[in-house]
Amino acid sequence: MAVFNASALEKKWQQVWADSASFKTDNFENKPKYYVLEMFPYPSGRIHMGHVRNYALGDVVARYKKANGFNVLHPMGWDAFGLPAENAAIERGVHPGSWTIENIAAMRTQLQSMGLSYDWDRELATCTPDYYQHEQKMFLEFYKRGIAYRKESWVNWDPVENTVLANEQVVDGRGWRSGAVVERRQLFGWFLKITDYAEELLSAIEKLDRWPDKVRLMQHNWIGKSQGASLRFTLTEPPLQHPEFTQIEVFTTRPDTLYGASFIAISPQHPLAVELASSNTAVAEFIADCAKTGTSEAAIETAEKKGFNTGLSVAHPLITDRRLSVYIANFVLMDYGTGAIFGCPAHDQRDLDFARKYGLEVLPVIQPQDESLSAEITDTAYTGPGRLINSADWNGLDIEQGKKAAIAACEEAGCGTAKTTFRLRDWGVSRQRYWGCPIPIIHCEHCGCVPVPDSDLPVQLPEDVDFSAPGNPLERHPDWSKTSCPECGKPARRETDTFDTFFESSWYFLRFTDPGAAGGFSREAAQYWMPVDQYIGGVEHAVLHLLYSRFFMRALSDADYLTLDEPFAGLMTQGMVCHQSYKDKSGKWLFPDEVEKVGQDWKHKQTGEEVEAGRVEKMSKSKRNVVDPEEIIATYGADTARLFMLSDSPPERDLEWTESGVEGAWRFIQRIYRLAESADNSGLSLDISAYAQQKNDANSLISAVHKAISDITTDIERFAFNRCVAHFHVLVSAIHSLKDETPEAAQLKSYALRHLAVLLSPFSPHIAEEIWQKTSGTGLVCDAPWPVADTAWLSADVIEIAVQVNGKLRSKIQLAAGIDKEEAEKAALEDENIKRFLDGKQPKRVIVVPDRIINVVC
Ligand code: ANZ
Ligand code: ZN
Repeated sequence: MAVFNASALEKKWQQVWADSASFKTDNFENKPKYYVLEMFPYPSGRIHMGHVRNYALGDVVARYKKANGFNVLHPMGWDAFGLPAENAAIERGVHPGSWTIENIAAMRTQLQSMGLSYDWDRELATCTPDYYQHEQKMFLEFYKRGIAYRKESWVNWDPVENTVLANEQVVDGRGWRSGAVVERRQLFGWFLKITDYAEELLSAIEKLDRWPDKVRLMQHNWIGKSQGASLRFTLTEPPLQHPEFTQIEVFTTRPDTLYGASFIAISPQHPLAVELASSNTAVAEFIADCAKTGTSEAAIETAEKKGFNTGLSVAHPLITDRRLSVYIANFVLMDYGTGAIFGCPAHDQRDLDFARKYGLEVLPVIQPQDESLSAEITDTAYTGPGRLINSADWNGLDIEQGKKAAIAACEEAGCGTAKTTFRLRDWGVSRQRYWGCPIPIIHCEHCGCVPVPDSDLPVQLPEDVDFSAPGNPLERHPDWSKTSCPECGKPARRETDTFDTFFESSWYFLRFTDPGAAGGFSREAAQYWMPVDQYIGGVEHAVLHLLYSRFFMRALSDADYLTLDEPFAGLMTQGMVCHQSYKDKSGKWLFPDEVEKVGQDWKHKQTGEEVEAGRVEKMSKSKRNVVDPEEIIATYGADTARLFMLSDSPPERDLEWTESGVEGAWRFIQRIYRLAESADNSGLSLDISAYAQQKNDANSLISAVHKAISDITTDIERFAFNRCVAHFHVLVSAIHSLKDETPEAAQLKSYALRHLAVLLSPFSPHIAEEIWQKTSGTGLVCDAPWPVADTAWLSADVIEIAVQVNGKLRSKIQLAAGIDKEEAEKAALEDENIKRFLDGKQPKRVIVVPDRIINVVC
């Protein structure tokens, strides 16, 4: 029996595609363009199942669009800077560069074994000077325009490693590697002014109608527009040592609750707090204590609420004799609003907790809309709708009216105004690391920050670096940072910070449009290809990467690189690849290939011991519920792996990887292959319509082909790839049920299989080529045009009708819906199975229930 030998045949077709440059794309072809892109991977060294899914999805789109006559751009590259390379350097003494290059080589081979339709000529790696030199130039263009700037800001500091930590490197307030309690420190760093674009980035979300709603919502919330008011409270007596402070400005989204204000809280980093600390050690100690929590919002939110009474007070702007004490509080962030708040404990839970702790007044000013609720506050703040009470003239107003009245009153009193604040912060791009793009700035004692002149770009990373001590190797390097000032010529120092790696991923899709271009990309190529028509990747990048890229396009447009706002017209975020997890008696996680199912139970393959089968969850190394793509491809082939991946669930949902599922896909591939063996490969073409008129089963097979074309086209268009796989099964069954062994039937089979090959080609491209070749398709199936369903064949809906002999089910036949009784009877009597049961005898009677059942009595 013929077997599809995946390892040999898949390699064969990959070579054919490479030799004939099947997926090489030229710019400016006279066809409609289509840019499909999967998020490029970090070269960790091995692909995982999440990659396989991501790229299989992208490949369906790319091959389908190519078949539909588009000029398709489908590139692949490497997001090659980042921490893991430095960790490898620290742990294993390898150079981050050579570690990365080796990983890229290994992963490229793995990707190539999947048979993906990439234009490999456009491959890029962001760690090469050939790539990063362009972003140095972009940065300087931004700097020139004030989009890049330097400022001091708070960072997480690991006092043992002497290094800055990213928020995700702070685990429970401690450095992820050293375990040391993380401190907050102020450090100079470089920032991009994404906040200048906040309003635009927010309102343009509207236009992203081919993005998932949940991602649009996440972008919306991240930008976090808050409309409220900024109010100024006057200190009753300026602090003795610091008379320059006369007022405290707060930001509030609830000016309507102003009559319920019972305290003021300022951030530990607020200028007033800092000033007080300079002459008061208790304040200084409190601030130092607050600095022990990490800088992330989550860290601050979950920390216990703490306050320090400064002894100062402010006057309430609308109530003559009410005074509010001024606290320094750890939950007030310096970089949001104004770094100060008024507390209204009755209507804000955090304020209520704080008020209870420090014995402050709780004054309700909202009567809940639900009449059955009392306005009195016990231990839960009331944040719902209602009407104002205890608020003088504003009593009776609803909350929205109250806000307006409050702003108007404060404006009139000259102590406040309406204000909009964004949660979005400027993007800090400085990292104190080696394995990143050097920031092209020179620090001169006399001239300040001086851009590296164009003629000196790129600023390349030094090769000889030492990872044996903690901290930034660039800073420690004996002479790399020593240079002279481009302006005054005096000795100066290079910036030793490198870019956040999100910098590279914010424009790599532009580089793909024109990989050799001198400026990083050419305006013409970018305008031709952009925006990316379909972007596909993990939802974990739904906020930062996408937002930074959206910002970058606008910043680059402002810096005259191109004219573009949105980089990604369509976005698909795929679900996770999951697998059952297994544990042995001692609680140790086991790999799927260490266990087997015996009857209803799971056993350890080697020891035979009972194994506990746990939940189906995201594949992760820690739970060992992983399968290695390389092994899967070696065992079953890429076509099988891809087909199963695509068949299990719709792309946006999680999928469960199961051995039985892969085996099912493998059997299906084999079945198609065997079918092709029995098809005609003479290349002759039968007049199928004429033939179908005489033969009922031919008729239904042709209908099945056109139905498959129609269904698969519709379902690919709406990314219901799993349903496409179901349609393949239907078509294959239809081909299978053609029992005739005449030369005409073989030709008809060939016709059906050729169509199957084109339809299957985006999913399992190797077997598709093989079938195409066996059934005399012209050229390569990857170049074949997508078939168009002939509606004439569709209108005749085909239904399955049961045929009984003496009341027993003996066969099922495919008939056009609404077929008349006479035709149905004829078809039933011609059916091979029925003929066998009749064994030459004449039936006494044939009862036909139209479109339902046929009973032959004899
Ligand atoms: C008084 C008030 C009364 C508030 C009330 C809320 C409820 P969003 O929606 O996130 O913008 N706030 C302002 N600046 C802050 C800072 N730097 N750190 C911590 N909290 C700050 O939240 C705005 C509200 O968060 C503001 O409105 C302020 O408290 C607080 F019944 O002012 B509110
Ligand atoms: Zn100088």
